[in-house]
Amino acid sequence: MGVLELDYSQYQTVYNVISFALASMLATFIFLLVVQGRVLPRYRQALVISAMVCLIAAYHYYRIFNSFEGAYVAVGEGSPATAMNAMSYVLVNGEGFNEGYRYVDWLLTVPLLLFETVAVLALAPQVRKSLLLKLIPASALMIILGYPGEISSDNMVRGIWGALSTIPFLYILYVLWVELSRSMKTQPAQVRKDLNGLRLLLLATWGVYPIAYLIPQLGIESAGAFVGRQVGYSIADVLAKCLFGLLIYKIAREKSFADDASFADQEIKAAPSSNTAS
Ligand SMILES: *C/C=C(C)/C=C/C=C(C)/C=C/C1=C(C)CCCC1(C)C
Repeated sequence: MGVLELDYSQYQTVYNVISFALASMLATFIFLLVVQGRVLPRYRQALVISAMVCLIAAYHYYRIFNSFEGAYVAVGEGSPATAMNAMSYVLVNGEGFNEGYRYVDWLLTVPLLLFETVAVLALAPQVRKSLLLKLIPASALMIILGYPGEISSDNMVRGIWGALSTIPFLYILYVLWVELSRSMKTQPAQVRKDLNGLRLLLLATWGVYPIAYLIPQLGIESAGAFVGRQVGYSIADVLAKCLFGLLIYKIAREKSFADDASFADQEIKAAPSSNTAS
């Protein structure tokens, strides 16, 4: 898989965006592990899951990066052509660029992202269970149905699988909107505001995936569509996993403070800015 030829700037764009995503995933993974102690134990599971999502994605970005580097070779004046004198990059014979890593990644990380969203709410066990039983199978179905379309070069086939995948996608959004609204009513005001932000972030970033998927359908020539899809998926991944994870942390910390005044007291005293005041 992959287009036959990329011009110099197209190649560099994909190379850099994949590298950026890899760095973001690793940094967020470390951050989320380090801050475990800054929330109450009941919220730590959400942070652990969020850190796992970033680690799984970092691993896959590493594989995607290697696959991309191995799939293309520089051509230009002089031989061998290098990044310095390359005019363009062509797909070499061999394994090609493996698009499958993204889907394997999503198959693991998308259910985990939904799990961490539900975990940070610290709901009653039955409510939690019923939410997860709806969200997790739907998310797996969404990714599985999208894959045959992703690897097809026939726009008709792409469209059909894409439409099928959109059904569980809409169902997930529906559950998150209706059921999350219900549990939001019982949350402290600041938490309610952040949960709303979390939902909007989820809608805005998850919405990028079907749009990036559709790029080849819009009649954009194939190298441009390939680059657009790689950039779209990578940026959306950084927002949907890293920024989302940081927001989960913020909510977990606010909920910890709201749940336990002595924990809040201790944490505020431990903050460097208040040392001089005491
Ligand atoms: C970290 C990765 C995330 C949050 C991936 C999310 C992926 C989607 C919401 C994908 C959705 C798709 C459709 C709704 C239709 C076309 C096929 C997909 C799989 C791109």
